[in-house]
Amino acid sequence: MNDIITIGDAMIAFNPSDTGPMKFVPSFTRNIGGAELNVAIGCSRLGLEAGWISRLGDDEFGKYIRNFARGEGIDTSQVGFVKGHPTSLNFKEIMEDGSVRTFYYRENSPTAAMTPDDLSEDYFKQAKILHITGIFPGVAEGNLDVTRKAIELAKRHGLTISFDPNIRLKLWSKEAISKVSKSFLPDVDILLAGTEEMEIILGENKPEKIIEACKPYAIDHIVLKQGEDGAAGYHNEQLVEAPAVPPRKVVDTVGAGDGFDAGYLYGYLNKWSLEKSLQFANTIGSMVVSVKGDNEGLPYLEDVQMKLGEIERIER
Ligand code: KDG
Repeated sequence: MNDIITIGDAMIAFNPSDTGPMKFVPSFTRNIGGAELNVAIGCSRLGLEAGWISRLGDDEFGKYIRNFARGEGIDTSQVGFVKGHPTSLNFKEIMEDGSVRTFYYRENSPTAAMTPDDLSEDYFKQAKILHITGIFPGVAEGNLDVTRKAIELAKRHGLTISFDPNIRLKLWSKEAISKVSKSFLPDVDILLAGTEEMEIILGENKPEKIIEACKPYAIDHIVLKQGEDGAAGYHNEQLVEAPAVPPRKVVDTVGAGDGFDAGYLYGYLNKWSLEKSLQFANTIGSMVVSVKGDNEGLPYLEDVQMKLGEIERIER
């Protein structure tokens, strides 16, 4: 039984050897990115059983990503290789302050070869959470139907549906992401979003206002990421704020939101309080930004426990 399953496009992420404008960076290191895969990795490192549904190119990079995911202990039984769609690529530009721009080469993503019929109903029967994002449906036109089918199967079999809009304006317009996100909301059990993203989706960027604007969609569990301002969580009509955890150093902000999601969902599955889940998730977010790479900074459970002072850190 998987604790969490997710569906998404992964990419070879080329991380620059130096900070500064990408066009002047002479070399890159081959890593891996993809928000949904990052969440699966984050969950697996915390000790959850995680499954990832995807398609990769029938090429060397595709094999590398599949093997990497397997090495992270992720169930890749629903990952296939397709011809005619090279594995997606992503080059990153990182500035001195840790801010990032990404340059995608994923117009012909292997996930575009998926159809709703490719989803195995049995796979959904054996899982607790379906985690979806706004990236997968933005990557290829047909992926929206695949996402809707995933939602339908999750509902049919009683999975909790978590949704992170993960707005990527390089993939589609604000209007399109807003429309699609709103169409998902009535089926979403846990919304994990940035306040800036909610401004694009519902026109509100303050926790109280966002919660109010979510009322017509009957979402009872809302988690809002506010970067340096921490996070806010709403559940059972209770609103809780949790301060940010200052990072050691900001090196690369990519993947912090995915780490946060993994941490929050870990707390949810363990039936933790809102406060405890938010603090745990914020801690993971702050750990991720201190490491270069989309998922290299995702901590193992004991790393978070050490950071929180719950277990002793022995260096030598
Ligand atoms: O959330 C991190 C992801 O954004 C990154 O790994 C790459 O999936 C990616 C994207 O679309 O930007």
